[in-house]
Amino acid sequence: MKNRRGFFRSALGAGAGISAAGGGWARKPAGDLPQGSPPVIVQTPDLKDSPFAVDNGVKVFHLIAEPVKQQIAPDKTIDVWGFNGSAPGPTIQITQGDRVRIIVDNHLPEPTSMHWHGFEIPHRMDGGPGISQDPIAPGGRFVYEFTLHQAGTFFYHSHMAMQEMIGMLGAFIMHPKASYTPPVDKDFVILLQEYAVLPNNSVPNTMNMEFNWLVLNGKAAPATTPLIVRVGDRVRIRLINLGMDHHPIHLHGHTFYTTGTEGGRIPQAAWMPGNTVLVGVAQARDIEFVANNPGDWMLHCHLPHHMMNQMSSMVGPMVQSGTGIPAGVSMNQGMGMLEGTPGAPTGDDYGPSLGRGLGVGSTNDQAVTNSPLHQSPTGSDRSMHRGMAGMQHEGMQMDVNVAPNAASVPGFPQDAYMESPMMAIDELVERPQNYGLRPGWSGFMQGMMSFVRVLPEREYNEISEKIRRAQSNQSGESSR
Ligand SMILES: [Cu+2]
Repeated sequence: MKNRRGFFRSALGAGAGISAAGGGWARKPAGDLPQGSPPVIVQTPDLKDSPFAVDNGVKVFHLIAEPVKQQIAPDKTIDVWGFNGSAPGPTIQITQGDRVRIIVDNHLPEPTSMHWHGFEIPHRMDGGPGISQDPIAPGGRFVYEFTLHQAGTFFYHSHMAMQEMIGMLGAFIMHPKASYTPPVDKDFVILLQEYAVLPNNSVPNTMNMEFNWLVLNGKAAPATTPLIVRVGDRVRIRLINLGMDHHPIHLHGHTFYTTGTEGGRIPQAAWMPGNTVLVGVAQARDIEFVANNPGDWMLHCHLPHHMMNQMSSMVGPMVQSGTGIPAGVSMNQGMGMLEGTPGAPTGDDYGPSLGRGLGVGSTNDQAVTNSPLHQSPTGSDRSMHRGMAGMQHEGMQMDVNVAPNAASVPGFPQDAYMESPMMAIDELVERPQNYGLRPGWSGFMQGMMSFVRVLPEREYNEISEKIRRAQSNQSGESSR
């Protein structure tokens, strides 16, 4: 267990969580920004920016469509398709009026085509496979080149539907020539995706209509990297959705205005106040607010099932017998792909199994339950506590606070055993941006959740310094 924890820390905490996090506002994209560029660079937490070269005044980007391993949670790495090593791919940032060339190489085992979503560009550059161009063959290349007169939050994606669902998208930010007013101090982009990853699989089932992993910039909470802002900052968050569901994104503690869509800037007279913005499929929404309320404010999709990880839980009256009913089918059986009994979760033989939690220690084949049931098929002498994922995890707190008569209350359990300090994995997702969060916080953060941490000057500077140090350690390591 120690080894594993050490591994995760280095793999997620010191590795992807920071380097890919790009949480540092000091960071600039590789390549030189031309004069006249807006001073505020869009940050994409947990993802990288695309570098570019300049060739005769043309900004040249290079995207490689390829299979990637994306670590979406400490104990979960999935096989998806993306660009340049991640899914979503790197964020492209240009300035209105730029001429850009994007070289797309196809390292996938099948044809692909790149669509520039909402771009007003010549038809032959639109990336519609079979409509505006031949699909790019495996091993092939297509060079897109166009001049961009628009400004706003855009994105790119494969125009093959299933390829979209296995990760092939990325943000494309077009900065306005003259900064929007009022200017912002911090500017973030978050891409919303969903995956259906069946037990014992690493490849998402793209045909599925239901999803058990809901991710922001390729990470499920608590592995998402918080947005760090200073009290008084004006903040923009650009939300981009490409999946099967619409996501109502809610921010705690602040009222924001929706200032942009996938079509660009909304005139100020039409800005809408709110604290929840619905980001429909294939849409972008920019929200802006003044971060005038200090605190660690949750930012999350408000669809209840999108605030969970690998949910497959069944809760409620099945546990009311008081004596308990058999649970403890393995992950292999418990998500209900198998028909009949034993093995079907709705069958007569088994109670509910498999928590909605991150499932550290249970993601593969351990028999778990999220309710106070006994483990019948897998070991008669195991206590009910040992059946719970969280409680099998070293260092977990053991106090699950439920009433003595809990099992006789209709509806119990709902969130007991699913959200609690018991599920916390603070250490496994440790990174500078999480510094100072309330201990046990990670037990309550799942799925499409992150934070906007509105920090007073001192805390802000402290965390900024930690981020800078982590980044220079990182670059030191990689240059060795
Ligand atoms: Cu959602």
